[in-house]
Amino acid sequence: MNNKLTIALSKGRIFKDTLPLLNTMGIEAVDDPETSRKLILDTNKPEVKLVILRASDVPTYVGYGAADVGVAGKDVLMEYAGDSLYEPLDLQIAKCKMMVAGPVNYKPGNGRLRIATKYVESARRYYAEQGKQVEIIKLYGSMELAPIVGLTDLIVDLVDTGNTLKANGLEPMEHIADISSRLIVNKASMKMKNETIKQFLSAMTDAVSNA
Ligand code: PRT
Ligand code: MG
Repeated sequence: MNNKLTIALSKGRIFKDTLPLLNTMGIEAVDDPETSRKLILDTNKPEVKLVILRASDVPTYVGYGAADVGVAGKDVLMEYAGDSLYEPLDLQIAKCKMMVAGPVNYKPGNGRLRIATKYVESARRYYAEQGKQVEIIKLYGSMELAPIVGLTDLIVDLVDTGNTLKANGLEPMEHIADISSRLIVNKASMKMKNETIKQFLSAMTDAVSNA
């Protein structure tokens, strides 16, 4: 039986919130990704390895089977086009909301709305469902700046406490989706390593419900 398992994670809040679940499952990281420069971390279990990626690269690694399973935000999964992933478990971690936000006291003008976002696909689907014609401008960060300097009318971004919006004179306006992180599984791994992954999934399901 092939019992090797590679788990893809991103640094920061996903790693921080996934680690306690893994610990409950008896998996402990040997290095800390925040201080180590290693991109592959050993665990106390010789058959289990962690690979540390950019959050938006996690579905790609798992989709191509370079990692068997991974943890990715729903926001990232909503932008990912492949169909080689299962998404069997909501881990209930790294929660926030995807929202439309704009300047406090924003009044819509007559022209076509301009929206800045990193979440182009999600924004496009959202406005298409509303039957609104908008112009979406892709940014890679600091979305909050776009309405302040007049690049766009509004933004689509993740909101947790709302402090980032507030600090920039913006406020949440419309709710697009509730976001949390999901366990994702490569479809081929699910077949080839069925026992190993079934056990992992069952242990993680227990860890989530006891968290
Ligand atoms: O930062 P980097 O470009 O490397 O990648 P990333 O931003 O995708 O990674 P990371 O670690 O910042 O986020 C990983 C995942 O955490 C995201 O994909 C979300 O699923 C989830 N998550 C949960 C969040 C937040 N909450 C969150 N608040 N991701 C980002 N934020 C940001 C948000 O974009 C905004 O800039 O925090 C700011 C808003 O927070 P508040 O509390 O001020 O409202
Ligand atoms: Mg970030």
